[in-house]
Amino acid sequence: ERLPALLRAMPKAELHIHIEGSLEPEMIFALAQRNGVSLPYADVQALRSAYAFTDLQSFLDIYYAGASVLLHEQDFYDMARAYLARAAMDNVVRAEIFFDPQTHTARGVSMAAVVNGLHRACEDARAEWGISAALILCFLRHLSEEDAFATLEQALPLQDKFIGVGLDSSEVGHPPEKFARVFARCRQLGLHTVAHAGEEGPPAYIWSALDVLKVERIDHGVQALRDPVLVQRLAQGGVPLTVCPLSNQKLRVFPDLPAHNLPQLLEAGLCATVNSDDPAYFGGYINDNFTQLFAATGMTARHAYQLASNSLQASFAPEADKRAWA
Ligand code: ES4
Ligand code: ZN
Repeated sequence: ERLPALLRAMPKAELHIHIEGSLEPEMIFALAQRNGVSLPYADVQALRSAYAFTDLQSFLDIYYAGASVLLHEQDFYDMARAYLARAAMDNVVRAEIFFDPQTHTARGVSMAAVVNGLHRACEDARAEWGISAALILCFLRHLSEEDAFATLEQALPLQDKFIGVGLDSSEVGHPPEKFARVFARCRQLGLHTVAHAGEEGPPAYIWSALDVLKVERIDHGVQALRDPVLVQRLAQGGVPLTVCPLSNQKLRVFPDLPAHNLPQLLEAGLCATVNSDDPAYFGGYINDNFTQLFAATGMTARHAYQLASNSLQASFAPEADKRAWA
């Protein structure tokens, strides 16, 4: 099979990966033991069998429980190192990695432990495997604006260790407008901005991520096709969408992979990309997302080339790096 080989071999950027979503059940149990944390699951098998999601919230409940084993800087380092090793094997040349500090600081973990551990793993990965990696701090949208501002304050002494901010967690009922002032401040600080929008939420949330938060990329954005004027706006603005096919399948955003709308997003002229979201929970890393999506939809080598090119173009890497990868 030539197409799966091409999908695996082509250099690509991963722009939508939550590092806490890369924690495999085996590492969750190893860290629980190392840190003396007790889990409400007897073993790896029992935890894995709880991965039967029906929507975003049913996933998030288990994802936050899994992250509770992360306590020390070394834990964050080990987690990110394992992801980056796996990404390098998938021919990812650039990874822009989301992390959720509030999940950790709320449990008494210091911001420095989180950021320094993740950042050191990024530096070592570049030295050892040549992969370029950078961090994006995500605010949890189910928490308050005040909490987001406090989180930004805690992170500012470490600002040289992350390149931007994002917005994630429970979407419906928490529109982008809630974080207008936080994102305005982040833009003033020179940070890149992205936001999850139009995963389960309506096209209106994509509009406000663009017009109120003024983000540079939309994470997911698959609901955009419900609004033709929005599609026109995204196309004309060249706004990238970081799409996550296996995530959308597992969380029932689409009934199955053949029903995924990524072919239509490309057909509409949008800068769509393929990403893994939470690979330890959704059944695959980035190349699994590519190979399963292509098998399900009948996309071709032309689409593969377009998606890889889109991912490199949409990344926040230095332009010189982007030219070298293209
Ligand atoms: C997430 Cl799939 C998804 N959606 C929103 N927030 C998230 N955090 C981690 N995975
Ligand atoms: Zn996500």
